[in-house]
Amino acid sequence: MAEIQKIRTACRSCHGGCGVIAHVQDGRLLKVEPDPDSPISEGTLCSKALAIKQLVYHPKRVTSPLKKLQGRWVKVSWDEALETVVGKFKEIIEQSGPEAICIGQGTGRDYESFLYRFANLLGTPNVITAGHMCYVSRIGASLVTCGNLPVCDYDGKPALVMVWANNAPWTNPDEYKGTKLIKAIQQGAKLITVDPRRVYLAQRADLHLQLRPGTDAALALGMLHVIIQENLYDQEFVSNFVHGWELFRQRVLEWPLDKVEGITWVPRQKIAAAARMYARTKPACIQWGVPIEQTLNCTDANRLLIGLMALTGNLDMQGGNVFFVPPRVRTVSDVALHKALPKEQREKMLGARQNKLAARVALVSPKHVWDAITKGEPYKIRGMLLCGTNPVITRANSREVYKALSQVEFLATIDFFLTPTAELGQVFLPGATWIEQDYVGDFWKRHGYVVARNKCVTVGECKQDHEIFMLLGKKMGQNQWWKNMEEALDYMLEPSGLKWSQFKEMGYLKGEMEYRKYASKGFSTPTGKVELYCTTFEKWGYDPLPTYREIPESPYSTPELMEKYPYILTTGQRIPVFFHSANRQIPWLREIRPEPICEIHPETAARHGIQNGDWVWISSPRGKIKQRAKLTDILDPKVVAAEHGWWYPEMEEPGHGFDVSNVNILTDNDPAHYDKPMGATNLRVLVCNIQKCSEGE
Ligand SMILES: Nc1nc2c(c(=O)[nH]1)N[C@H]1C(S)=C(S)[C@@H](COP(=O)(O)OP(=O)(O)OC[C@H]3O[C@@H](n4cnc5c(=O)[nH]c(N)nc54)[C@H](O)[C@@H]3O)O[C@H]1N2
Ligand SMILES: Nc1nc2c(c(=O)[nH]1)N[C@H]1C(S)=C(S)[C@@H](COP(=O)(O)OP(=O)(O)OC[C@H]3O[C@@H](n4cnc5c(=O)[nH]c(N)nc54)[C@H](O)[C@@H]3O)O[C@H]1N2
Ligand code: SF4
Ligand SMILES: [Mo]
Repeated sequence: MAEIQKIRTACRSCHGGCGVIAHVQDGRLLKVEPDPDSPISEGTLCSKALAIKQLVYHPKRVTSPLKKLQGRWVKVSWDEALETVVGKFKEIIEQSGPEAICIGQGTGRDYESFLYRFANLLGTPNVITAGHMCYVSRIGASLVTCGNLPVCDYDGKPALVMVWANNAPWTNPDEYKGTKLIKAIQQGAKLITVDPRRVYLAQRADLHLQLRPGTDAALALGMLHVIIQENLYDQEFVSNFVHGWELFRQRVLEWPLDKVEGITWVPRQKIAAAARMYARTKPACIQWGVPIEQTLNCTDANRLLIGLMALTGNLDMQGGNVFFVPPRVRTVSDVALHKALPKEQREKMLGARQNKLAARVALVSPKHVWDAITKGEPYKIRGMLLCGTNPVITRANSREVYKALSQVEFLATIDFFLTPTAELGQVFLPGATWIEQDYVGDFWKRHGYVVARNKCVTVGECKQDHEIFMLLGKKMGQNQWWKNMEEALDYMLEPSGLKWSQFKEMGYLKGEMEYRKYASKGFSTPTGKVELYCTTFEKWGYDPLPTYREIPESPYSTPELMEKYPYILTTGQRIPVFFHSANRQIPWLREIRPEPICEIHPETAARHGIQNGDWVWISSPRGKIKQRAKLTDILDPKVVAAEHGWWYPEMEEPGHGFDVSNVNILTDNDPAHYDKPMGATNLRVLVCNIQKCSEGE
């Protein structure tokens, strides 16, 4: 037996970043353990990373390219698989133009810039991601309001953290790791939580605001009202660095606490107490989460939270919400080559006229793509390449997604498994997991680091996504790709003066942090100030001032639905072992959560004769699914909380039970109910009913 090698690398079983030491022997992964020297994870790892070996060597993992012939998947060579995709794409481009091809991914992943490079060089403006309702919407709102994304500065020692719609100890999302938040609290930071569920953090908070799901923008307006009325804001910051103060102030004054209490269900004394505590404790940061982005209030809720940060002088202050300085490496835009997309192609972007902020950050709300496939409006989408996404499970209105992807003329996917989405395709390309790749990890994040992801093992014929895009691009005749991955990584690192061969040994690079950069440089907005009155929105014809709009399905906007659907359904609270639709086939992880759980208040359950552990039907105006009931009083009796991401790899193909427990069978994607700037759907809040069902039903 060869000696055991210990290789340092970086995880990406979620948004990534944690430091890993992989034990490898004879080219085979034995186990992983946490890297105590990682500045991101400080010696911690979660269940998903610890189970990576079960994913890497899973018997159902697809490790060679596949092509569908007469309805059956057959193994083919890489060359044949890539030629099939390229041949079809060339045909479509010749007959219908490159815009008839849609390239897609899901949540933020490290290959995003390569995917965009491929799409831009192909000449298609039609890229779908999850960004219309997750994270990129936050970046978009930040760009037009204050020029960059304000991120919690935990290492800067906040005296207060307001955790707003977030559960970082379980989700470790985007820039953040839950461990840093927990450490800040252990070191004495005060804690305010805003969440319809009284979760772990809420139970330990100084103040917990249990709001009605989806009403965050109204709550923020209420808190701003208190801060303005009681002169708790930073007057110097406001007079020097805020654009549109007077108009913003007037808008906020339209939201007194009695009105806000009626909308949010949070008692006015609590709103006032939270506003005072947040405004008076310095420095304070807001740890924001994704639920605020998954309604028609997406952009405005983001803008209002930035308003709170700005008014209290916490923007770019140590321990507040800061703009981290990136390490000296190339930017995502450098690699993505957005400039390569011709203007006349950009103008053909689906939905660009409706969702102007989404168009600015180069993405399309997926509903426009489903319509282009099924109705040919405004033109037909004929070909798709989806990498690392399972839209049949993860996008609103799953039945419509399933129908569109069944109808599209050509679909190729890149994944590890044949998911319900991949099953609908004609070509499957096997991707390599993070432990099988060399990369500059965390490249897309705004936390001031990049980390070295070192290849530890090779599995079958799997290739890392970056290389697949490079190979496809070259076969398409795109000549702006590198010779190989090493040359690509050298290019990305070039401004640092490092080669990949040096960086991989170093482990990470950190940008040189500087606070209050605005004092000398202003904010990167058209006026150079924080635009609480947004001049970009004014130009685009949107309301320049943020507001709250009632959720399209609710006791207030659709009272007629309440008899049939008397409860508010919140969907998608994450659990540690799964990442959206992933990991249902990983034994250690599925053992922890074998079945989907929906939370129901005991009083509500009693009314329906439902007991803990019963299967229940959850229905909405669009369909019904079943999940197991968990009775808990952490939520309001009028609210039900269902998990998302459920399909059953063990069930029959091609659907693998995509319609059994998948909460997106219930969600709505009607464009009439969008957040206009981003095209965010109301994924997170709708109305529902519940009913006990029996085991065999
Ligand atoms: N109702 C409801 N729906 C939701 C949400 C919610 O809260 N409620 N949350 C939404 C949010 S925020 C998001 S971001 C989306 C996410 O939506 P998606 O990104 O579509 O979801 P995932 O299940 O993470 O990704 C799907 C596939 O990626 C594969 N994969 C993982 N890593 C890699 C890789 O490195 N390379 C390749 N090629 N494949 C990989 C996995 O095997 C999996 O099959 O879901 C959204 N859907
Ligand atoms: N284990 C695991 N980690 C993940 C993911 C995963 O699927 N699994 N997904 C990743 C992705 S793509 C994302 S976007 C992040 C999301 O990360 P988070 O934003 O932390 O995650 P969630 O669990 O979606 O929601 C956080 C909290 O918001 C509460 N909430 C629900 N609705 C509302 C509302 O209307 N208002 C308020 N104020 N609170 C609400 C929920 O009860 C929950 O406690 O997690 C990432 N990390
Ligand atoms: S939190 Fe994410 S990056 Fe960290 S170990 Fe877990 S899956 Fe990996
Ligand atoms: Mo997300």
